[in-house]
Amino acid sequence: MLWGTEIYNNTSLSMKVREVLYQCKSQYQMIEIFDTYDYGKVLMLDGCMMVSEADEFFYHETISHLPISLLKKAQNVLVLGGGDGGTVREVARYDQVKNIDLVEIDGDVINACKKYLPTVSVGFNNPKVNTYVQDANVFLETVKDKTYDLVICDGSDPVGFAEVLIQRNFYQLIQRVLGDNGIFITQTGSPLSQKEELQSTWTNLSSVFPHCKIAWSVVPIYPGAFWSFMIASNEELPTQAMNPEPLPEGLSFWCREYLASTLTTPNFVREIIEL
Ligand code: SPD
Repeated sequence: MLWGTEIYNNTSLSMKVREVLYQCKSQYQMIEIFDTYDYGKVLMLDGCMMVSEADEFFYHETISHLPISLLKKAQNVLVLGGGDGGTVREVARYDQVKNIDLVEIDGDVINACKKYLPTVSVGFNNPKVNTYVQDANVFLETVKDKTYDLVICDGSDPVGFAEVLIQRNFYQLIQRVLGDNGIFITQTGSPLSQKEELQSTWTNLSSVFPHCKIAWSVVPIYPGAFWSFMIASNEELPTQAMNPEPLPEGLSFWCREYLASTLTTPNFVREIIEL
């Protein structure tokens, strides 16, 4: 009997595996895709759960529809990471979105997800999506000032090669490419099991951007299940929906009513980031 297990500090989450579909050590990380009994196909990177077919909608709908709801218009979007394709799948649903650049460092993740996770990676088939297999920092250096309405960082936990994703220098590069009233959103981990990462991310982000907020969602397969996101802008962030385009049909989680809840910071999170 085989189990796919993520061990995070002193806690683990295991899924019973029906079949190992893919295992490969890429230039950057160990990539595994399992067919599990309860969560469908699951992508793990370096032993961390990234995406399951059963629950990916919580994460991908939040990281996409939350910032788009807050923008008057999202025409030009940059996704950093997101090599499974789930985030671009959601962003591409809007008519107002005309161009999406996705920059993923590990081409092997993209190829594996295209083959084994088609309901997630379907986003890559959209003609609005341009895919660059490149280091996000290197890509950002080549971009003109104020190019994007929205920048989404859909990265891994900030360890190893992904450690740069919570550094000030990275946020400064993003700040430069955000247009007027543009919004940046990044996944920022579990307030239950990744308190230190949350603190340092908030410190770095709020030292670069004058306006920052924290949002939350649930992701059952991630450590702690209660998951945080941070949004940032050079201008004041709205507190209610600004986008006139109706939400795409057929969403599983995100709805207009959820916006106010996700932007409400629970007291235990306030205490961590000293808000
Ligand atoms: N602890 C896992 C954090 C992973 C965040 N990114 C997931 C990628 C989904 N597109």
